[in-house]
Amino acid sequence: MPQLDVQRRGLMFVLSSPSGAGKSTLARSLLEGDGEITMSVSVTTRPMRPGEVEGKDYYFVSREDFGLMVNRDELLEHAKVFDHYYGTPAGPVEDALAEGRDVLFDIDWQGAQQLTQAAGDDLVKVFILPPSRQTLEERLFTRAQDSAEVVAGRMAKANDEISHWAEYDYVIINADLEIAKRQVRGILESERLKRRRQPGLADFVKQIQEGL
Ligand SMILES: Nc1nc2c(ncn2[C@@H]2O[C@H](COP(=O)(O)OP(=O)(O)OP(=O)(O)O)[C@@H](O)[C@H]2O)c(=O)[nH]1
Ligand SMILES: [Mg+2]
Repeated sequence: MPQLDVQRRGLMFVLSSPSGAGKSTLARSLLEGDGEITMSVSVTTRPMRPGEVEGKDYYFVSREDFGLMVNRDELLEHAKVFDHYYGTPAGPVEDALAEGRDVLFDIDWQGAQQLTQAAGDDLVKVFILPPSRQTLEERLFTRAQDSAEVVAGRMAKANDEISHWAEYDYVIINADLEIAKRQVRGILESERLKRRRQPGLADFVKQIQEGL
């Protein structure tokens, strides 16, 4: 029997959306029950929220430490979002890809643009849109983790984020969460099957042809 688990290249799967469009929920659902994709844990200078876990949600760092990481070239991309800095540590991403695992990124359009420069071919970019402006507002207010002022700021930023939708490979309108979950999973599974992501295929086919 030919070896069925054909070796493949890991891919970088980016999810972006305006705040409140359901990106985090979709990211979580993608990670559940899939051993081949891991989340990229960002560093951020924003304060930890109740319920957040260091090293799981983010690595929470000072402005000074963030600056040091930038200077040492330890971040694959970094950006200022709202009033805080966010960045993607390069090491874990490189390790995962080298092992043929996929990496999921919950980053904004600025990060997606920078990764496009750094890692064009390995990148799959998905943008999540809310079904309406009203839904977006409702989701932001019911979340209520932040002050009204912060929420208003995020709403203003939503237009800015949405204006970058056309820079993405795929766009999902998240009107029904179950459908959106299926759609994100479908994108990941299809992208994994891309021929160029399966460098082991030539050997596999050879084995078939030689009747091994
Ligand atoms: N460029 C970049 N953006 C990031 C990174 N980490 C998180 N972000 C983005 O920063 C924004 C704010 O994230 P958070 O502070 O966690 O707030 P949130 O409530 O999760 O906000 P939303 O996910 O937008 O609803 C989101 O759009 C994230 O996608 C990163 O490493 N790089
Ligand atoms: Mg989020």
